[in-house]
Amino acid sequence: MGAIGVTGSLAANRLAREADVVIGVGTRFSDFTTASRSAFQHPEASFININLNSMDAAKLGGEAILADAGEGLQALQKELQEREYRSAYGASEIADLRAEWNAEVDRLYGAQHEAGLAQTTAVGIVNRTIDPSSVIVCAAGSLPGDLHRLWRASEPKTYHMEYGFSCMGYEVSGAFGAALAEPDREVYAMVGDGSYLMLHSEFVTSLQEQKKMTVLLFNNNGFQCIHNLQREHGSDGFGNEFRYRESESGRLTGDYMPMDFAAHARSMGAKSYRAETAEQLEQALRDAKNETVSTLIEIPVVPGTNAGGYESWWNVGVPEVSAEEKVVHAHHTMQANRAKARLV
Ligand SMILES: Cc1ncc(C[n+]2csc(CCOP(=O)(O)OP(=O)(O)O)c2C)c(N)n1
Ligand SMILES: [Mg+2]
Repeated sequence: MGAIGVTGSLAANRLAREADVVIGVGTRFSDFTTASRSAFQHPEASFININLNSMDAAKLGGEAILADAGEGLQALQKELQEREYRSAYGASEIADLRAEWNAEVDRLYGAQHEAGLAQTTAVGIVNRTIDPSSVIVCAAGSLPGDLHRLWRASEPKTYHMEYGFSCMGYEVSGAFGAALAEPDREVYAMVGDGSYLMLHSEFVTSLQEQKKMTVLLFNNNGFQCIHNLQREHGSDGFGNEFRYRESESGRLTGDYMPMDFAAHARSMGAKSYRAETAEQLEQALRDAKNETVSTLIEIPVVPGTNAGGYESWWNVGVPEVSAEEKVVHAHHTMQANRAKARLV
């Protein structure tokens, strides 16, 4: 069914909403995973939490089983088999939900936009072009959500996401670490322009050490996930885009800054490409694979063409008092959603 929670799939979130028993295996039941404790709506939902960490095992008022994930699941399976347990779901019900979600991923992977490449389309091209054994590394921005929902991984140890703290700057440094650890695989940092600008020093280290990695830089002219988040909570958005300050308004309302990340990468001694179309991106990915030095592909994507949420909610604080009617409205929406969240 795919991922669950704020960055989850429609299929998983629907099943979560009505589940009467949830088995959590090694999960921290984080804010994103549980959609701020709103994901499980069955009034009598109970939780069985298999975890080595007693604090996480106790979450959501669960039955804590302190055990290794594999051992715990095997013990549970044995007991259930002895009781001839069968899930109440029909096989076709599950298959239909899964097919519906797969079709949605295909739709997003095929999204067309007249202004340029949609981010989900670019992610789809990367997904089907790189070797299945390649490692992708990501951390912050709109990409981790898109990857969590859409990425089809077919081999173990290929999906490396820092989504505990979602620390901007981990992408390039983490990918360099992965390149050191996995010299026989291609390693790709998937990084937004904002995260790249914040920290990419280890790209230089990879050139220095001659340990190849490839940076896929999704350029959407700013901190677009924060831009979205602000606008979804009653704000007009502030300081999120790489636009020039205009003298008339005194604000950052001018044109987008024409940053050339491919030229910047070349200046450090890397190989680089700029891919504006689907064909150019496919070709650049194939060429990058044949490069022997670290390589950067700049991919301009249309702002706001990342995937959105699927029937989930994230508890983001909104001011109660504001001169802006839309902020007050967003506050009331937040309160209404909070009322639906579990207390423990
Ligand atoms: C070190 C750090 N500072 C701030 C944040 C909050 N934050 C999360 S994503 C983001 C903007 C990321 O911009 P970009 O990398 O361009 O990705 P986009 O949202 O445009 O896809 C910010 C400021 C963070 N996660 N980590
Ligand atoms: Mg960006």
